[in-house]
Amino acid sequence: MTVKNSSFVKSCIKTDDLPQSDLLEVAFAGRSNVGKSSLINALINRKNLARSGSKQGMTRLINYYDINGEIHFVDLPGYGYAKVSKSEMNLWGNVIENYLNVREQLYLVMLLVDIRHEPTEADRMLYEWTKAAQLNYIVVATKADKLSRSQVNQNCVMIKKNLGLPEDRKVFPVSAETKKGIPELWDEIDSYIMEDGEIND
Ligand SMILES: Nc1nc2c(ncn2[C@@H]2O[C@H](COP(=O)(O)OP(=O)(O)O)[C@@H](O)[C@H]2O)c(=O)[nH]1
Ligand SMILES: [Mg+2]
Repeated sequence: MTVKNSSFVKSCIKTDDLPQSDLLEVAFAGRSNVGKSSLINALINRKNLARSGSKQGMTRLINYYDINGEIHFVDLPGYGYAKVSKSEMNLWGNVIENYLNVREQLYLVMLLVDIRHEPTEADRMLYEWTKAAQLNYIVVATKADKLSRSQVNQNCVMIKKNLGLPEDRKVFPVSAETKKGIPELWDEIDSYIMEDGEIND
């Protein structure tokens, strides 16, 4: 998909606030600081439309972005912040799991993990929820610029094993910093969603 224009739509606190729209959604999920907002900016070629590097307040929200008036990108709340209490963690889990299960417009989930680290328990939980909801998904390993090329390949294999991905699944290494892997990731997104925002069956 060629991004001609992109804009912020709204921030939602809970799933009751989600926009009433028929546009298909691509959701970006993963730990706080994994690079969700940076990846959205890299994909749409904007510097800071999705606010990156912002602290907790902002990251609790479900942020909607309009792409060409054709699809929505959804920046989901992060998890695993060191300071988050158990009850907040449960609240996060409820919001995300609920969103994944009830949102009919949701067509594709981008599961982001940091390429430098083993997936966490929360990462695995998110993957399990995505599968249980029978959603399309792409596993993305972020911050690939932090590792050498051979380490990138090794860690993609490690992430695939750790999450228990099917043999034919690929982990997509990307860097929002250097833009490496972004065209390949767009190709993969496009294999799920066509130019006009229709579903690619
Ligand atoms: N080196 C590098 N840093 C990144 C990359 N993506 C994000 N970051 C940094 O990681 C931090 C968190 O990124 P952000 O997009 O806000 O993460 P979010 O909380 O998941 O939305 C910021 O300081 C970003 O600049 C990347 O590809 N490479
Ligand atoms: Mg963010």
